[in-house]
Amino acid sequence: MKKVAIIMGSDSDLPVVSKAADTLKDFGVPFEVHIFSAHRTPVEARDFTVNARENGFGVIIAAAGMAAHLAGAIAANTTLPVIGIPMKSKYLDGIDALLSTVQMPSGIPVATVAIDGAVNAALLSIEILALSDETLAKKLQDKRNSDTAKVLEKNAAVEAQFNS
Ligand code: RP5
Repeated sequence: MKKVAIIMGSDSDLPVVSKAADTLKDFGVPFEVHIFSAHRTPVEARDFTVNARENGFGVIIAAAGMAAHLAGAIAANTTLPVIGIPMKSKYLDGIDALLSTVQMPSGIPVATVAIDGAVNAALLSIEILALSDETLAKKLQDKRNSDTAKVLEKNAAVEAQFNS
């Protein structure tokens, strides 16, 4: 199976980004985690990215906050699918990172998830890998079914409480 790369701009992103790693682990998807910054370590970010396909990666998740150029800079250097996670930060609540990540120019796509949306970034990367992996596709459907069952259970409890 292809690996997922999880790249973050700073170790301060780790508490949120680790949820993506946990999700990939739950699905048995191989992954690596790195700290590369578009601004502080641009050479290392580029080197990793240009070699990612031949190093066995199928998807790259890039998480960054503030003037969040990491996902876009990575997407500029690969045709692997890139998923951007805009990180919340203390001044603008992540709106700065959201706009920096989502507003890519035509030709260089970044699939941007919600602010701090690490779990969805991981799930989306798994959905991409599952296009050519039936076992993974079944695991995704099983999780979706079990999530649905949990919500229906909560609905039944609320209906029993208020609608009798
Ligand atoms: C971004 O700047 C990082 O992704 C992080 O979200 C933000 C702040 O980084 P630190 O100053 O905490 O290292 O590049």
